[in-house]
Amino acid sequence: MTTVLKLGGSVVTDKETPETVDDDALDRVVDSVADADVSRLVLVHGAGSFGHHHADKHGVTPAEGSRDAAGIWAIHDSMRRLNDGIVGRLQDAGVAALPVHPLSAGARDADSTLSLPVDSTATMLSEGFVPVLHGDVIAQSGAGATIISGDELVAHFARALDADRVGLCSTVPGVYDESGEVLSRITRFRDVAEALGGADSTDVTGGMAAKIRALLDLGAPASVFGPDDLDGFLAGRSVGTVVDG
Ligand code: IP8
Repeated sequence: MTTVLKLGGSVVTDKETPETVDDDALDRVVDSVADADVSRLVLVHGAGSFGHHHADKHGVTPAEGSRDAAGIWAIHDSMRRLNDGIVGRLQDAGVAALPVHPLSAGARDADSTLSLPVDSTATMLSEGFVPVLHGDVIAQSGAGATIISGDELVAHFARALDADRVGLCSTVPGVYDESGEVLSRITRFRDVAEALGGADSTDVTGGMAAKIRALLDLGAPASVFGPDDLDGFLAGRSVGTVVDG
């Protein structure tokens, strides 16, 4: 059983203060992972108050690249430091966590198609490690380097590793319907299009609509849930909103 779990950047960092880890929130997440009995777990974390701030400053997005090595390094370095902090805390709690940095491993072609070998992550899993990936910058043919989000990494690794379960732990308890209730299950985008703001073709910033479309295409059930449900998700329970296309 392979599980891919994303920890949203706003779950583990203080979004109001640049480059600040939310220590209490991260401790709770780390305790949940350390206490859980999950055999093949891949963790992916977002940027929160780390990478986004540098990405804005240097004008780098998933669609807009840059050839400014110092700027690319600043974005990557902030994500690497957040990753170091998360891996370090996990190790302190007895989790066999190891870092995986997308910038060093993958690339996009000119059409934005991602090529990111998963061999190192797959071998880490077989050897009992917990790979910890992060949103990053990645070299892109014809564009310098662009942003790769944690959500894109989740989709890529879930497919390539044939994951059985996928979880997105964010600050909201699930996907809301129009009346503000958390939906228990989504199987078709058109059932929730209105609640999510209708057509999302311009949603390139990783909003909920884009997330749901990507999750419906995964081929594995994915749960969107808040931090209070992390223990339940890791225990194999159905929590938050289950997205299963
Ligand atoms: O927080 C963004 O990842 P996300 C990564 O998962 C960077 O969207 C470097 C801004």
